[in-house]
Amino acid sequence: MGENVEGGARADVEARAVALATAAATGDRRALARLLTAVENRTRLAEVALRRLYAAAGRAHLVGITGPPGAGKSTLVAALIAEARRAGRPVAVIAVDPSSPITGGALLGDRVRMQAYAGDPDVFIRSMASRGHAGGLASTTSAAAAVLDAAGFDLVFIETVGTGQSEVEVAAAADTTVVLEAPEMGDEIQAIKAGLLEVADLVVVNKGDRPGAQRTASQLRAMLSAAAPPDDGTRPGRPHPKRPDVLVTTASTGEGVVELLAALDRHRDRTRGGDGEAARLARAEAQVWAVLADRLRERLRAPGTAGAVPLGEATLRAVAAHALDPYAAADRLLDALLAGERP
Ligand SMILES: Nc1nc2c(ncn2[C@@H]2O[C@H](COP(=O)(O)OP(=O)(O)OP(=O)(O)O)[C@@H](O)[C@H]2O)c(=O)[nH]1
Ligand SMILES: [Mg+2]
Repeated sequence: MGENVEGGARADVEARAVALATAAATGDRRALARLLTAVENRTRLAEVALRRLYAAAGRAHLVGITGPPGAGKSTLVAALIAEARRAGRPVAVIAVDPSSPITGGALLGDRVRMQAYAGDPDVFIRSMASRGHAGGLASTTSAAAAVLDAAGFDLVFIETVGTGQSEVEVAAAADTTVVLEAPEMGDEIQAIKAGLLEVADLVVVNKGDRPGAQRTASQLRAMLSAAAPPDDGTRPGRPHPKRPDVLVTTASTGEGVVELLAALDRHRDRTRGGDGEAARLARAEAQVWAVLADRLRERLRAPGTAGAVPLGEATLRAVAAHALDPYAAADRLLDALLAGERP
């Protein structure tokens, strides 16, 4: 009987997921909002819906926008939306943890700017919190992007503040990654240390109206070129693997945004074919690994679930008594699993 109840609940989730996926694929905003909440909460409903939608995704251009707090990412995304809409392109935005501790209250500012699109069915903006998702943030964001992609949005912007490794990975999960800098912040060197520039397909110096913007752009071009001087005196300067162009924008006036959109399109066109194959495979690998790690944890941990593999009380006792170290315990478990045994 317990099994029947569980089976019924399962069938119900399947049915709701199918209905939600079908509605989301037509761009139904309420369905999209609900599905994205499910994606954020990593529910089973989301998984079933995503599996149905996956084949319909893969057409949108996913653009990651990252950079230090306050560089103007949201302002630039708003300007890019305006430009894309002028060209008649449907556009979606995923703003990951949009309110950074430094500029604070940015979410409100974003909302005010985005109000212009409240009645436009071809603009969809979604915020996602990054707290509590350590490690899984990139895969959650990829899943959310896949939903919007399947819903027919031509351009999907993913805004993340580039302060930590996981945030940088979110941006790097896109087809094209834009790293934003602002001239007066003196953040160039810090950004390189954080690995921020390494993920860039395109570098943008925003706040072009501020003094020093062109100089910052020249410095960045020099740093990114093959002729770059040794960066810290110990390592010879190496060319950037992606050789990103450096553009200057003034997001607040829209200056340089048409050129940026054109550069994004060029990058997409260049990487749609064979040139982008290696990057696509690397992203697919990261996605499968993320799911695999989740699945392993679930199966090994879920007590009493069919298919669950308990860590083994004897093993746990041995580790607790320091008779066995946790590394050996984990290796032993993994060896047993790979050999098809139940430890
Ligand atoms: N002068 C000037 N100010 C700008 C420009 N772009 C953005 N700003 C201002 O810079 C501040 C930060 O802009 P946001 O777009 O919120 O920056 P952000 O990078 O999204 O910030 P977080 O999401 O908090 O990391 C705001 O006061 C903007 O009005 C620009 O091109 N020129
Ligand atoms: Mg922002």
